[in-house]
Order: sequence, then structure tokens, then C-alpha cells
Amino acid sequence: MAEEVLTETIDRIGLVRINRPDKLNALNLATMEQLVEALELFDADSDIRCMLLTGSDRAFAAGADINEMAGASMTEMYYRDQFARWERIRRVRKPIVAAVSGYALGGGCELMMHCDIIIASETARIGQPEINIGVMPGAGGTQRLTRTIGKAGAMDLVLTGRMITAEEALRAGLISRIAPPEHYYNEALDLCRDLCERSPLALRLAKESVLKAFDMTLSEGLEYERKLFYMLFATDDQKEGMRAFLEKRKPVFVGR
Ligand code: CO8
Repeated sequence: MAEEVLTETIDRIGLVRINRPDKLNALNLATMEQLVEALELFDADSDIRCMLLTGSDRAFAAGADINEMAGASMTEMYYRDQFARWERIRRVRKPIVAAVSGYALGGGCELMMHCDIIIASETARIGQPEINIGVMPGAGGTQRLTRTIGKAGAMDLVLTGRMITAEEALRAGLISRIAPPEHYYNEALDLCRDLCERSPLALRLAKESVLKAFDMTLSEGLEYERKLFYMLFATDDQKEGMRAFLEKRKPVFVGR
């Protein structure tokens, strides 16, 4: 099987790189399967603390593979059920950092939005251009995008299909940080190294709690957050973190 996705372990970071540079990393079914499997394997690996998802300098991913969809009927698309894979990304518990350069379009933008912290190169061009090919987003581009940047911005992107720059995306709250093209990857890697020093339990519960804000009312979300907060007082990492602060030293978190 072709390696549509490359994986590597860097210290305690699981690197997942989309590897279809000739097709601007268009997400065909094989790529999505390999990508989701890679994330799940790293998620289950106790030596790994977080994942870094990236593409090439020219494209993070230019969307779903149009060749694979162009001739499909409605029933074929229905039975193919390709979005089931995307649900599996949603269940990944460790933090996923995205290092995004060049095109992040359609499914590529939706994949980016599945990540927890997004570092983009100044060259990033982001959008939901499905409208240009007679369809609409199908992996969160009308839902996750609207909840992230609001109705006005989402309508602008989804109905016109226009691409925005990294700068615009940052202003809209769609990405976390921007870096120069020669630094975006290393900045994302440094960020992952930083996450590796944190309590893995606190990271996972914090991620879970932030994501609940998409689904819950404010009062339900606050209740949920409070329960997770209390839960952390049952961990060695909480004792270590607070003791280290009082002893003016760096904490060593073990994930228990
Ligand atoms: N699918 C298949 N092939 C693609 C895709 C794509 N999405 N994007 C680029 N490619 C291929 C091109 O066909 C070309 O291949 P070849 O050299 O064999 O002809 C190669 O990549 C290079 O592309 P271009 O020559 O077009 O490069 P340009 O620099 O001229 O243009 C663009 C770059 C603007 C990014 C242009 O390629 C483009 O518009 N691509 C399509 C973008 C798009 O419409 N994306 C949305 C797809 S639909 C979608 O994502 C629905 C999501 C549903 C859920 C996701 C499920 C996985």
C-alpha cells in the first residue's frame, strides 16, 4: 500500500504527515484511513504525549479527493460513509497540534479544525471552496466553522468559496498562531515539546472540556468543567504541580 501518510516519533511526540504532494495532499479514502489509524495508534501509545499533524509547505490538504467523488451517486456516497472516519478523529483524547502551510481547503480546512492548536505559516490559504464544484462542506465546514468564527464569517467562506489568508484566519479566531514560512513547523514542534512537559491527564481533560463547549449550554458546560476540575485533585500530577510551585522548582508530571 502506498504511504499516503508518514509517521515518526520525535521524543514523546507522534508526527503524522500527509504525503500526497503531487495532489496537494488531497484527502482520498486511503489517506484518511491511514491518517486516522496513525492518530489512533499514537493516542493508544503510552509513550506519546501529543500529536503533530502536518502536510507539505505547499499544502496542508487541498480538500477531499475530487477524482474519487466526481462520478459517485448519492447511494454510493451514502454507503461509503466516509465521515465515520472523521468521527474517530473526534474521539482522539491527546492534544493534536496542526502545522499548516499553503492550502487548507474544504476537507483540509475541516481536518485543520479537528486539531486543537493550529500554527499556520504566513503562506496558508484557508477556505471552504466546495460551492465552486457544486456541493457544500460535509465534514464540519458549516457547523464547526460557524461555531468557531460565527455566522457572518462562515457564510462568507461557505457561500462564496473564497480563500482567506493566515492573517484573516487569525483575526477570525480560526487558527491559533502565525509564523514565518521557515519557522511554522519548528514552532509547532516546540509547542508539542512544551505540551510534553505538562500533565497528560490535565491536558486530556482540559481538551475534553473545551470541546464540550461546542455541544453544551453554558450552565451544563460549567458543571462539566467543574467536575473535571475536581477529578484532577485525585491525581499525583496535581499534588506534584502544586508542590513544585510552592517549592519553586519545575514539576515532573507522570500522568497518574
Ligand atoms: N482533489 C483531487 N486532486 C486535487 C485536489 C483535490 N481536492 N486539489 C488539487 N488536486 C490536484 C490537481 O488535480 C493537480 O493534479 P494533476 O497535476 O494530476 O493535474 C494537482 O493537485 C495540483 O493542483 P493544481 O494544478 O490545480 O494546482 P494550482 O496551484 O493550479 O491550484 C488549488 C491549487 C487552487 C488548490 C486547486 O488545485 C484547487 O482548486 N483544488 C481543489 C480545491 C477544492 O475544491 N477543495 C474542496 C474539495 S471538496 C471537499 O473537500 C469536500 C469535503 C467533504 C469531506 C471530506 C472527506 C475526505
